[in-house]
Amino acid sequence: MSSELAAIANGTVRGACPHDCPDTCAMITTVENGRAVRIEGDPDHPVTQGFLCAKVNRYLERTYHPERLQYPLRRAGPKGSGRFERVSWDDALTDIAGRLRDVIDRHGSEAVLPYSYAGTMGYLQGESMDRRFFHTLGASKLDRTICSTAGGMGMRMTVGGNLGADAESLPDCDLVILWGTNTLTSNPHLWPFVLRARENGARVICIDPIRTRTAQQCDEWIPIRPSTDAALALGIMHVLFRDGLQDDDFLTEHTLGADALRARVAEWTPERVCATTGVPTKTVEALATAYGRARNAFIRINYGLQRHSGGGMAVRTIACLPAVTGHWRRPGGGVQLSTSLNFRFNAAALHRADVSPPVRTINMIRLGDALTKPDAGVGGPPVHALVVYNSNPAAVAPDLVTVRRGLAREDLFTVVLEHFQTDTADWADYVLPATTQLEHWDVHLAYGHLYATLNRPAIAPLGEALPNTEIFRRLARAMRLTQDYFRDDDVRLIRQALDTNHVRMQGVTFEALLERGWVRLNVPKPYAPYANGEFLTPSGKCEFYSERLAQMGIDPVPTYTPPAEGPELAPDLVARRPLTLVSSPAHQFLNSTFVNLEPLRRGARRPECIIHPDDAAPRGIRAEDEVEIRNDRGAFRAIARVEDGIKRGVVWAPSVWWTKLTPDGRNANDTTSQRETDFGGGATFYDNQVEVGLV
Ligand SMILES: Nc1nc2c(c(=O)[nH]1)N[C@H]1C(S)=C(S)[C@@H](COP(=O)(O)OP(=O)(O)OC[C@H]3O[C@@H](n4cnc5c(=O)[nH]c(N)nc54)[C@H](O)[C@@H]3O)O[C@H]1N2
Ligand SMILES: Nc1nc2c(c(=O)[nH]1)N[C@H]1C(S)=C(S)[C@@H](COP(=O)(O)OP(=O)(O)OC[C@H]3O[C@@H](n4cnc5c(=O)[nH]c(N)nc54)[C@H](O)[C@@H]3O)O[C@H]1N2
Ligand SMILES: [Mo]
Repeated sequence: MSSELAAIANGTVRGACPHDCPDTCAMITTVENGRAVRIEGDPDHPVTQGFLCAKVNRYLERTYHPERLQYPLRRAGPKGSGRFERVSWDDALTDIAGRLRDVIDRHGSEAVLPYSYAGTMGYLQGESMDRRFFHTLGASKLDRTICSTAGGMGMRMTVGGNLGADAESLPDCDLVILWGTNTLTSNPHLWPFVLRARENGARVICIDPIRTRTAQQCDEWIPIRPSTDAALALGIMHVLFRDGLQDDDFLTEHTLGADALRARVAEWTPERVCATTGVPTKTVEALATAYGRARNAFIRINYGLQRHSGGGMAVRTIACLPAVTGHWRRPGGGVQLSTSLNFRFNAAALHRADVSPPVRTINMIRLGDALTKPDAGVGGPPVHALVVYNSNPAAVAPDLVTVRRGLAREDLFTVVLEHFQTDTADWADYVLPATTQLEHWDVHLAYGHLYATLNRPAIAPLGEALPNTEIFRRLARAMRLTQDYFRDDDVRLIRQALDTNHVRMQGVTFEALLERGWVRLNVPKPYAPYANGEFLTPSGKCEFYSERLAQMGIDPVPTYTPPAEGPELAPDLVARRPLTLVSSPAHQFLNSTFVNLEPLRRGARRPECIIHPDDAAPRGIRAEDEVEIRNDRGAFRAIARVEDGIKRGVVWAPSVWWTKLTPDGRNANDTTSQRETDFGGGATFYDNQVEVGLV
């Protein structure tokens, strides 16, 4: 690597926040004598606007944390005991390579399973050398469904993909609907745009079973029964068509199946919507009228509302709304779930999926089954080797009771690449120290805006930590994999990621990124992706009727899919477990990242369970009581907060706690299920019936 691209001793370095969040902030790190001393948001970046969130403001503390892993470790006690001894990289890599080879020789290459998610969103450290390594081995593939695939498919089936309304034009909107998203916690850099819209006269409405800190700041909070958003969207469309608030020109020119949609929504009278969603009839009417009369309405859906069995259909149904009213016509108008499809990095070059033999794919949310069923739950050999990086499944995966039973298997060889000794690392045979964002190269897309961001290393790696890319390069060498593509260094990987002719990527070059740190995609400003139709579906229209869904055996027209654990489909279960547990993010944590940072954990205080007074009273629960939240899968404990800012019948456990940092060694995922969504194979964390009782 040429010296101009190496880390510097003094000065400022531009980087990208690596975390799984729509905002992908541009960061500036100040380095003095080789040590990072300050981190701040880039004031010139149109979305970062000079501020970082409560968590990433503490990124230096996280990087230099006394418990940061700095050396390879080998298990030195019983499995799961958390006892380890330091070993050299050479010893670790040689032994791991031998053990993986042994598993492959005895059980076949599919007995090796990689497990990763978005601990870093970076292309290099997230999906480059690792993919090449596992594809070359012929390991099982992992379907990375834990977060967004239900909603992603919902958008794909309807508008063709995640381009999304542009948040930078949000100030031009006169109605903002925050639908199943806790913006101030999970997408905070959208908030200044919401405020500007409001200054311009927009009304801001939040639809959520919980009066979150976001709902508290909105003009209106519409509490809704979890899992029923599709019914509300159908009811809105009922009123739109009934009252002639639709945009007939847009419907004729740019949509497919308007008649079928019209017939479907005719069934969804506000009365029926009220019975299903718990939203009063007059609120349904008022919301629909406001939406239909708005000049330009922005709907932010995030991923919260698709963590239900009908999550794919819920997103699909909401995504129909702006095509009925024609709100897509104006910048800012429409729906944003994600903007990620605007980014067209060359993933094929990074992944080299072409070198993989045909192998089975394992859905990551079924990790519990994959580790405990003889055929991994999907056919083929049992999983005998698990390599985890960028993820903490022993805290974040559903059905932790089963996951832990799998991780405890003596005949499972587990390697974990990590920054910290997480719940998952405690189950490892080897723990390998990975670099943080301050110590490695990367390049990032965003899923809430339109700027590509480069991350330059600001400091040298701590101790013997290595980037994931380098760990997989060395593992490949230790396994005597000699392909040329294992020799690409990180800067070359970035160039490969950017090597594309896609029109939206024009101007997004390594040189431009080096100079400014971030570059806007080649899209118009202002940007209205579907103003002239041009939907990315097979028909080029917004597909109210989806032939592809019909072929999958799914209702081709938007509909309401009840929760698997709700009264419609499981009345006996609901009688025994009458409360719905939502375990959405705590403000201070990023999934399970940052839970081990003292000041942030102090902010989150302790595992809590927010419950409505009307649900607490009959159970004898008072504020500050210790309660147990349980169902047939498992249980965990929390301290009760009795508040009326939550819909009756719903309880909230801000998440995701490290189980080893809770008093009872468990968390909300001890109760969640491995059940998949209607389509997309997504997780159903919030489709979860429980009972809550005093301990
Ligand atoms: N601080 C912080 N920021 C984060 C994260 C984090 O853990 N912490 N996680 C990041 C990641 S990985 C993601 S995917 C995004 C997630 O960001 P969001 O999509 O905002 O996700 P959640 O917080 O899961 O859910 C948001 C809201 O949906 C509500 N909700 C739950 N079920 C329903 C429902 O059926 N209908 C409706 N209308 N609302 C419902 C919840 O009560 C919650 O307030 O945030 C990212 N940003
Ligand atoms: N009950 C419940 N469960 C949930 C959710 C929920 O809302 N409720 N949210 C779900 C969602 S939306 C998601 S996206 C998943 C997220 O699940 P994960 O992607 O597993 O996210 P994290 O818990 O943040 O764990 C990421 C880990 O990666 C590590 N890491 C970060 N950068 C690097 C790196 O460069 N190299 C290596 N080797 N490691 C690195 C971090 O230290 C951290 O321990 O959780 C899901 N689980
Ligand atoms: Mo996520």
